Amino acid sequence: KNGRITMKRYNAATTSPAALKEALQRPSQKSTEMIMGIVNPIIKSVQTGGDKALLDYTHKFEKATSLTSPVIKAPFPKELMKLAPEIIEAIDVSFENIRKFHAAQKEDKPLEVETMPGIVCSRFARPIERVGLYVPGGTAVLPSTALMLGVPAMVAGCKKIVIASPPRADGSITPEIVYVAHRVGAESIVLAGGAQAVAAMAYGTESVSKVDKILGPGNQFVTAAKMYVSNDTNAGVSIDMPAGPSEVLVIADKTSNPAFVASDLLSQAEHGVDSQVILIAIDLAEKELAAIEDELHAQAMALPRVDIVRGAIGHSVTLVVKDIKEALRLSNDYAPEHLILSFKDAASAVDLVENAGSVFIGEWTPESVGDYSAGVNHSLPTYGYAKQYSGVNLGSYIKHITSSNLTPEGLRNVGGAVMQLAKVEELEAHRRAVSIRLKWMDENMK
Ligand code: HSO
Ligand code: ZN
Repeated sequence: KNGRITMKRYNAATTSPAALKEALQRPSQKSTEMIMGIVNPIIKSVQTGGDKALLDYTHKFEKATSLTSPVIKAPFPKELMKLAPEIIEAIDVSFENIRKFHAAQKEDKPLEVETMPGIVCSRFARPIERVGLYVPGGTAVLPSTALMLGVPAMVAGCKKIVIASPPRADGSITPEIVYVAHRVGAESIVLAGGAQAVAAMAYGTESVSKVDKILGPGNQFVTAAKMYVSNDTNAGVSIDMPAGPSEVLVIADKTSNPAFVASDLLSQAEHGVDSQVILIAIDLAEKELAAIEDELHAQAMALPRVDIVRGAIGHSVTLVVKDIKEALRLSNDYAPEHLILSFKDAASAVDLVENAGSVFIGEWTPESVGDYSAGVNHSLPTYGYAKQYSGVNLGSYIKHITSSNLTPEGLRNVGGAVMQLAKVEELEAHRRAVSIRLKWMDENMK
């Protein structure tokens, strides 16, 4: 408990590929079956019991026994968002940067292609009408997550934004979250967490609005509930992505400042005992490695959340490699949620990045700027899902609709192909929808 806080060290040159793979395993999660066994009855009971069931769970899990209504509707009372001016300013600065970056992701006009003379195909975007944003509670309050989920929803033009977050034991909600909800134009705040909050937004209750998509990170129960409702055709709801514990991979070389490197590893390690942090050290000698390890221990010991850090560092590793190429090969394999390139000429290595949620380039870019205020989103794929998922972005709040528009000439040009394929599939009505028109043209148009 009081021992040195240090990460296990491996040298890639002297470690077998199998052992390296093993070293880069994510900490194992509780079995899905076990989690589903707990989550299933909660979902069912909120689905059938509505507000009453939801409140019962909040009384039980959040200990918020004085809570009598699970929802606060906008306009939110001023006294629920009383904040010091410097906090308001910090939120406003971050809000504006996140807004700018996500507004720039808007397509300014529909995509339009004339595939053949007289055939215009187009694709245009429409906001998802109702979104539910899950803002976790737990060991830290996370108003920044409300910003990361709420601002793009606002920019996309979602008509109804519902924010769910577990209340404190006294039944209240962090004023920062209420302020963010107000600024993004949320319709309501659901005072509930866990699977019960997800179920309430997926199916709706007497006072919780049903939504079309649920976004936001959460613990294993929240994630399991999101997976469950997105598979239930009766719910008609989708989700952003599966979520796992937070992680960072830092690549450093001889030019890196050991104190900076340690501080980045720790900022991710303090999220939770199941967080994982990886250091890939390019060609570092014993002395340079020791400098980082000394910093890590000393800085960790001075942190309020040192116990959480100790847990996270327990399954975190340092890998020593010979060059940038090898570092990025291992990183791409791991597919970190956050990738910090903290070495010389870091920008020139970005081309080598294949899998990562978000990249932080150069020694003046700590992950925490992205977590809060730079403008990029911090809701990112974890657990290796950066191989196939993007982080939350404007597109997460939008769906695309396509259209085709043909002139008589267009139908003449493509009709033959359509009728031929309809014949192959033996779908005669399909074929006739074309032939009937071509015939009409022959008889009526010159
Ligand atoms: N690093 C976290 C996001 C966060 N950090 C919220 C601070 N507050 C997961 O990406
Ligand atoms: Zn963070």
